[in-house]
Amino acid sequence: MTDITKTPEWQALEGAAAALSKTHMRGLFEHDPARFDAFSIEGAGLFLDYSKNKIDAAARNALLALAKARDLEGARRRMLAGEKINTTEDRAVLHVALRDFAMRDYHVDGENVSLAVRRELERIESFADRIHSGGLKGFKGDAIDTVVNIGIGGSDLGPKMVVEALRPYWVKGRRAYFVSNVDGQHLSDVLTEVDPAKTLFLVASKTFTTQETMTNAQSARDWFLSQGGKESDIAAHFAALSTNAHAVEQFGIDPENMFQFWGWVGGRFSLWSAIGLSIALQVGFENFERLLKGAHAMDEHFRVAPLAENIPILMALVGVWNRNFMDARAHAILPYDEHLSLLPSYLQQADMESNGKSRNAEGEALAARTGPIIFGEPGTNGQHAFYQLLHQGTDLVSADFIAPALSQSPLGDHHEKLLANFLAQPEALMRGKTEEEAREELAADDLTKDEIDALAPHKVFPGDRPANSILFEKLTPETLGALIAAYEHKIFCQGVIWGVNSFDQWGVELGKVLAKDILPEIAALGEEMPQVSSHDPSTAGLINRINAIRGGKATG
Ligand code: G6Q
Repeated sequence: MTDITKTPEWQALEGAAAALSKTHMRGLFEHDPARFDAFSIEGAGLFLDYSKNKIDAAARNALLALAKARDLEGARRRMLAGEKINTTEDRAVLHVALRDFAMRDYHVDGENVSLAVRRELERIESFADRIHSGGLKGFKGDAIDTVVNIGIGGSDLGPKMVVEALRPYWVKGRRAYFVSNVDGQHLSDVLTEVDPAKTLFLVASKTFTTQETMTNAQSARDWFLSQGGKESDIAAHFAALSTNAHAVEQFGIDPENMFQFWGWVGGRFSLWSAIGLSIALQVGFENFERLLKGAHAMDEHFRVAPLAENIPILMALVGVWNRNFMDARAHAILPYDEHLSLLPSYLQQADMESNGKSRNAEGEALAARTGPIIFGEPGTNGQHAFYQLLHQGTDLVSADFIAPALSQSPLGDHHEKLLANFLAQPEALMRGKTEEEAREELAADDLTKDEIDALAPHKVFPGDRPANSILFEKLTPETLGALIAAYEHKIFCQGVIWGVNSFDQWGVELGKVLAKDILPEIAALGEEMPQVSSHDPSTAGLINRINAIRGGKATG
């Protein structure tokens, strides 16, 4: 594969960046009053303003040329056609099939998978109906009103984020908890809050072998049996969301209570599948379907909108611009909506696990930087925490500011204040404040010349810092679905540009394997353990110290 940095398209982009190096973004706005219109697009209920990036028409054209040269359209076609684009795992990538309300058929290995998708959705609907109508009774005859989703990574972050985002849609009287960490405190804390007779545990695991999830599921099962539940009651209190029917059965979950998904659904793209059962139970099946429909609307936009008007594609290209040509080190996700508080951590996985790679799909080292560090917090909280670095730090950080124009729960003038901050921050990042402006302000405050000299440098903001603004009417299931799908496709497009396989995650393996080796070397409380000398001296030293603290007496 050719080194992307040596291609004429890449070099044209380097030229476009060099041409802009002496220009401040303020100047771009001053010279082009129509800049906002020229650098904003909309689709599927989302409005994207990317005018506050240091980009001009020439740079945009060069980015679009890069997309063409990388055959982004061909890659999109191949993904949507169900080709096995996840080559290292020999898998198709078809989360779009889970939400295709245009009723297209998708085929994997000659099989029409859409039929299975529809059948499973119907099963989810009727299960949700049974729960909501009180038809499924717990072991004491009570209606089930609480769900505990036990899963981790892709089997946790998506449904947890969506359930929180759709708080205004919660079915009255229902509670949903999410347990992911193998730290027993996580499960214990939740178990103190739930009534075993009214609780349904969803064991969410694509493989049904994940250490954390299986440990939590086993402990939840033991707890349930210790609280008066019998083996025969497990059927009413445990369901599985998985691709591994055999392991589900071995665990003792009734196949009737297993909701299936498939190898072609990547973990971090699985909230649209049976992994979303906790969403359907907490907000109702109808709202789960609205979420899928919103994602489908974005899929259709992504499928047909021309490159220059395509939200995920523009998000991807502007991201590549900032990362590779403006030297942005990190990308901040800044939702101005409290209910989107978990969006940053959800996107952290979606993006960093997908594009945090330094080899291309063929295994060759990549010359260009790939995925940035993703982090974030809801506005306005982040403003009182890490925005200092965004405004005046030595590293460039790009950002997505995300907000609904209307609040789901209007309260006094809260939303106007929230929106004012949503608008002011990217304006400040773009404009900055010159030394002259800082001095004028200080002079207006009647400071002496010495005081002004001392303070002025600290009051200077370089500005010229990039941000997208993503605006929508209200945080509904539809807009949420469209927003998540936009990011999914953005991540895919960036992977295509950089040449990485966005759908594998080999980088999570090594630590898992080492943890398996170490587990038998950790002393149970009070147990005597031989001194460990395998591993590097640091790891061995820490193991021996932990064992000593845990009451173990080192033997040998
Ligand atoms: C996501 C990853 C990973 C996965 C978890 C849980 O894309 O593959 O986060 O979702 O490791 O895996 P299981 O669902 O198999 O338990």
